[in-house]
Amino acid sequence: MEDTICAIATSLGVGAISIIRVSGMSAIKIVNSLFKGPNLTKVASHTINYGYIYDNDEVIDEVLISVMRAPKTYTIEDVVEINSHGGLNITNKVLELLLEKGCRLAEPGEFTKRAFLNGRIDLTKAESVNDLINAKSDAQRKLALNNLKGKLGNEINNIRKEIVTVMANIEVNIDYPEYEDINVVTNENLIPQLKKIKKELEVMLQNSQNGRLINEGINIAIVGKPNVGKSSILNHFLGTDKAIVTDIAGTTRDIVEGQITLEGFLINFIDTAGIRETLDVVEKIGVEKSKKAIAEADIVIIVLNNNEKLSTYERDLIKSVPEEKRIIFVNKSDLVNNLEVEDDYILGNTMESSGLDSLKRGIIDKLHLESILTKDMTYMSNARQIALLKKALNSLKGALDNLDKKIPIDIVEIDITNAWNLLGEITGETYQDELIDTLFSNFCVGK
Ligand SMILES: Nc1nc2c(ncn2[C@@H]2O[C@H](COP(=O)(O)OP(=O)(O)OP(=O)(O)O)[C@@H](O)[C@H]2O)c(=O)[nH]1
Ligand SMILES: [Mg+2]
Repeated sequence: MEDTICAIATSLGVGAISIIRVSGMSAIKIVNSLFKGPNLTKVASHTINYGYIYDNDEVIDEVLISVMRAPKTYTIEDVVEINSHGGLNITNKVLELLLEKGCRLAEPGEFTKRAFLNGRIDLTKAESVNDLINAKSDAQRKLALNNLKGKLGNEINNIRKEIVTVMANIEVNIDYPEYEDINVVTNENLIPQLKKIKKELEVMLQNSQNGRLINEGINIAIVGKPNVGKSSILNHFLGTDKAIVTDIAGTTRDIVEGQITLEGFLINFIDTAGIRETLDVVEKIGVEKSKKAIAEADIVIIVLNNNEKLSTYERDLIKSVPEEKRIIFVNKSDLVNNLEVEDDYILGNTMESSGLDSLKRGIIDKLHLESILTKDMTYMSNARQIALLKKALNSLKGALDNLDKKIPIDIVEIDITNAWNLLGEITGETYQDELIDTLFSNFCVGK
């Protein structure tokens, strides 16, 4: 943190402008030593200054330099941003000069890491900076922005406050049992308080599923017998002939994937090999992959052929997929109906693109995609946060179990404190250096 760090913040390549970012105690002094224009050590904070970058007597570029003095900056340190002309030679040259004058090259994410270590942002906000940069869908961007505003961090802090109140009451009772005017902590008043907190954590955990759908995208497997039209459906949704379609049963032998966005969500369609008993080695592997895709998918579209009777295999397939992730699409409605199905289905055909909008609607409704986006979107956004939340919840359950068993209160308190600490790890209130290093190493250089 003593070092003054620098990095090229824009992507390396030819462009109109590049930004080289500098942060630290000597940022302004170092940049000023390369600059001809107004004296940067004297200019007001948060100003943009016009001039030239020099390497001794040689002009390197005509630039605009933003000077932002601590503490109202990204890192809370002095920050200088050099807007140079875009392009590899200029940006590398400016970076070289900064390094010569005593800056150190920033590690990936080091500017954001400093913002965290200097206390400007908590860990959930830091993570959302990276999520925002990597967002591929509207939903991802919205969630990241929401967490960047601190909604998730606030919600966790509020729950931690409730836990601290409980902990303080227990402490007073342990330390001053002889005082009569303090609230005596009894199981009767402790249990409802802890149950309320437990409920709040459970709701948060349920909602974290929404965060997962937003960030990882939604996997939709298209499955069924050979030749029912699975690949035709995939091609329809992707708007290209990605998968080969023929009238030969067993055309698709490996998984074919393609992505679209639907209602702002990233959707990954997985077209699978038609499942049937087969002796063909390649097809057999394909069939195994299809089964795996069914198990891992968020939604399974079971495609049936309107023109053929329901087979035993198809009846079993329908039964094997839980209703909350199953959509039955009866394809080839342009052909004579020979099929009977008892379960709910959507009818259509890929020849006339009929019923395929209803199929889309079915996906949106099945996953409640609209309400995920209209809710306040305070969702956990990654596996690290969710794992800690689960652990905190388990600790709290442990405390409640122990209260039930009439275990002494000071032992119960250990689990409660543990839950409080684990939630603190989500926001980075408590953290291990190693975790912080790994987390920020996933960031871009210059962020
Ligand atoms: N009549 C009619 N034919 C269709 C329809 N959809 C697809 N087909 C035809 O059915 C045949 C099989 O289509 P595919 O999309 O390859 O079927 P699949 O389920 O991917 O087949 P496999 O990859 O072998 O498992 C092709 O000849 C398609 O043109 C439809 O709605 N109506
Ligand atoms: Mg196919």
